[in-house]
Amino acid sequence: MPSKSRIPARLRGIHLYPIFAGEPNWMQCERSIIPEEANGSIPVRFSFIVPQAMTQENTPTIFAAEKRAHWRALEPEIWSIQGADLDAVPTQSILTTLWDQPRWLEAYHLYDQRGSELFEQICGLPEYYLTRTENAILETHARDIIARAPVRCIVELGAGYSKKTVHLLTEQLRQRGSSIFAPIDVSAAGLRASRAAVRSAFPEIQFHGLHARYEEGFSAIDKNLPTLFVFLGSTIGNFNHSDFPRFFRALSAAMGPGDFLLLGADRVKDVKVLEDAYNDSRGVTAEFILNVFDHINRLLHGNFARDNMRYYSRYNPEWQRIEMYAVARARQDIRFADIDAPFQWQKDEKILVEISRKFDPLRLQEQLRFFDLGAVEHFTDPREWFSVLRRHTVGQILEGDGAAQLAQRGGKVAAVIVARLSLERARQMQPRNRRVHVMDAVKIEIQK
Ligand code: AVJ
Repeated sequence: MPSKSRIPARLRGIHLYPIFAGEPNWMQCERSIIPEEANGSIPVRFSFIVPQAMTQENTPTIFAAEKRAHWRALEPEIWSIQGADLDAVPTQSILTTLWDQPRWLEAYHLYDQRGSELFEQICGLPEYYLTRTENAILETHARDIIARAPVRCIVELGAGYSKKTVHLLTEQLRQRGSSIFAPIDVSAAGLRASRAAVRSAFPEIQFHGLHARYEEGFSAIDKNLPTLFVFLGSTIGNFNHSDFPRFFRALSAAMGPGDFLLLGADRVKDVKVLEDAYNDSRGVTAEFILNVFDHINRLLHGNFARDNMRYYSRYNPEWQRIEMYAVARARQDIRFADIDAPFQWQKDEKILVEISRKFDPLRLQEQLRFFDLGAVEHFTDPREWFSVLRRHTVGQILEGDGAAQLAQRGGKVAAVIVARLSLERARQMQPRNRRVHVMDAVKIEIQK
């Protein structure tokens, strides 16, 4: 094993990329290695190249120690999980859900290049109040949100570099002088755009784009790095009843004692307002939803005929969600060139392309308690159309040092949460944690 001392000091702790003859571009290398892995002597003709961006900032500190080795730089400041094949996932997802009864699709397929552009257009539509309303809430409260979440890192789920992110980053810099910003997205293009925007508007910010699915991304973040997880735009509205608990269970487990979650959720409201937002007069939403079939045709070499389908959407009051469908105008015999999976899409048969759930904030707040997420604060707009909830993990705050620290530092934060943790609630928690939670709850109440 080459001893550590043989590695020049300035390279220590940096991922090194093996460059073999005929591999002039470090980005094309299969994997990053650390010198200890080179096992024995360093091969002849083995040389190291250290991309500039990395000599400047060393190995990023955002990853948990046990996860760090799994991530490699896809390109400067953009990381992906070694060996992860993000492209293989969509095909599998599309085929399984298209063969379900009723047929449906996962919402993330909507965001190919054209889909992303169409969604941008939707955000500017007069009927689509969500983006505008959420922006206004964040603009008004960014200072307060950031002040009460003393973090060093902001992790955004979904790359979106939009006005709302700008409000948060501006405040974070104003109040803390520096920060890490780590968007997580399955779209490398989205991450590149975000990187470019951050580079020019906020050069002080350390940028780490994580090219991954949400759960893979946030689970890799170091629990000791105080982090504000940001999940806005009411994207949780896309989650069905099995995605939802899986997502929050994983997020809650990934959160450390100093972490916060900022969640944007659209609220139940007048049905006409809701239905108009998803059936705009210019037909942009229809185009956005049906565009998914062009995307699928390209991915799977399929033959969905766009001129033989129509868009249909409605608010389902029992499920409190907008349902967005593609309906066959006439029977279509669907085939995929490379996959033996033909099926008949019957006339008038609906494919559920997207759902957008609407929330009662109190109900949501109550539900999230059972993922150990306690409300810190709730912001809404004057019409009460949209809610931004700021949460903290109850379970982890109340463990050991974290509890004491928080009780001292953020009296207000701890007070709200502890008030919500009844003995009864604590007893419902996992046996492993039961004693800790109960004792610490009492302890903090005394300090308070
Ligand atoms: C991005 C999921 C929040 O549900 O309002 C907008 C997507 N679909 N118009 C939403 C969408 C049709 C949007 N989310």
